[in-house]
Amino acid sequence: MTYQWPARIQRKALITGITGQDGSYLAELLLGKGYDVWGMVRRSSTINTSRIDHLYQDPHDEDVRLRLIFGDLNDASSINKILKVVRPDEIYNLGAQSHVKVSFDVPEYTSEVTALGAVRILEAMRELGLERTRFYQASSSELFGKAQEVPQRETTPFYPRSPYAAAKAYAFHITRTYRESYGMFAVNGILFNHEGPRRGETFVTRKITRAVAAIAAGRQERLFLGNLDARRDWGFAGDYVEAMWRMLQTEVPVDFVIATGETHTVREFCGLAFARAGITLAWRGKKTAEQGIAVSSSGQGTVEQGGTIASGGDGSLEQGIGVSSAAAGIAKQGTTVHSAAADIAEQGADPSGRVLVEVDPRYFRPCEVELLLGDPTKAKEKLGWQPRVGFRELVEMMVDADVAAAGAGKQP
Ligand code: NAP
Ligand code: G4F
Repeated sequence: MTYQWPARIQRKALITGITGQDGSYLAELLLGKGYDVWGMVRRSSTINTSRIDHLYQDPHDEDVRLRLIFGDLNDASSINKILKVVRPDEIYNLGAQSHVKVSFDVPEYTSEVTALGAVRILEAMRELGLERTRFYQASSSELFGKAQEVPQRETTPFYPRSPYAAAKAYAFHITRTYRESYGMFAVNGILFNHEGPRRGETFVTRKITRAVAAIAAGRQERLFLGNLDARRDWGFAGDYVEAMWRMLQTEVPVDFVIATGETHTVREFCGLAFARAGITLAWRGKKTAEQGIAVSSSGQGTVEQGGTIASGGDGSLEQGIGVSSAAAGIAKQGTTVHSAAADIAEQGADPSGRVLVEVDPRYFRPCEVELLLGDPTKAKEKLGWQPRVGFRELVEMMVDADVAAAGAGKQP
């Protein structure tokens, strides 16, 4: 199913949301493949290009392959102008107000950017006659919301549970509508949660790994979290941008689920992250009174709780046994973890006996998505895609990066 591009002039890609987590990894990938990359950035009062600074080229240099151009998904005229100038071969629409909890605070704004942004681009493509341009829409596993099936696959009905998810549902359907109405190459990648050291600081994974680094360095007392029971199918963003690119290289435009096929609780992520820093957490109490307590700080961490749900390609569900969970594996085998983070914990204040994690209901959502677990079988078969980084490696990569930043005196 993979399309062989004819050898021809330089391919051009336009990325909206290039300053975000995924935009930065995708820009790296495309530059590495020889593309000319254009990134749409919105004006801000402080410079917000830190994730792509390492890719930046002075526009006065020769052979510039990354160019940034001002625009906004809320402004159709800016999108029109950009498409007229760039006439890209591929458009990756990654720009969004992407925070689910925040979408309850700014629902109308979220809809403008996250829902209508997509149709502004599609309509501009149509008006400009960009018939050969291929369009990728960053759809989300949040569409499955109150999951009607486990695991979730391309055919699972949607049940959005937030203004963000409702906006993404519009963008999903308008992308499909333009494909079917006008024969455009426009596809949705329904991506499950993907993380990494560049993840925004207020998403739960990064919030945890930054706090672990700060606590291990003796600079923070405690971490406050919301729903510890929520389960997510977490993968590595670097792997997921590869899937986006592959989706635009197929002969026929089709939508895909991109996931790892494993799900873990927030509590489990937290335990493994502290373990990486040499701090063993035990959990006591229930609901809002639940606490994570340091039972040892030796530089060699073990995790007390684990458990995973893994989706088989056949849709089977193995529940709560913990056989394939990294965290559970550590818990069972008492495997030791040693890392730079552990060394810092050894040198810093010994947190043993201290309450390190507490629940704060302010982080609860008016409507929660309790369980996300994707079935990536179709992507494996048709795109030849599969994730390379597993859950435990992901947690360790993120903790190590934040610890290194803390050690270098940077705000992680
Ligand atoms: P992110 O880090 O929050 O990045 C969002 C990007 O959108 C940023 O570059 C942001 O610019 C830009 N943006 C926001 N409002 C804009 C506007 N009005 N006009 C133009 N650009 C705007 O998100 P991400 O994690 O990289 O995710 C990329 C996309 O995938 C998003 O659409 C997200 O909803 C979707 N998605 C993400 C995941 C995930 O787990 N990461 C899973 C499924 C789907 P600033 O830097 O100026 O804020
Ligand atoms: O990290 P989160 O904020 O990500 P969420 O809501 O799953 O959304 C992310 O993934 C989606 C794909 O499924 C993307 F479409 C979306 O753009 C975004 O990238 O929260 C994950 C879970 C939730 O159940 C939340 O209730 O963690 C729970 N959680 C518990 N304590 C917390 C916290 N989430 C945050 N942000 N902060 C907490 O303190």
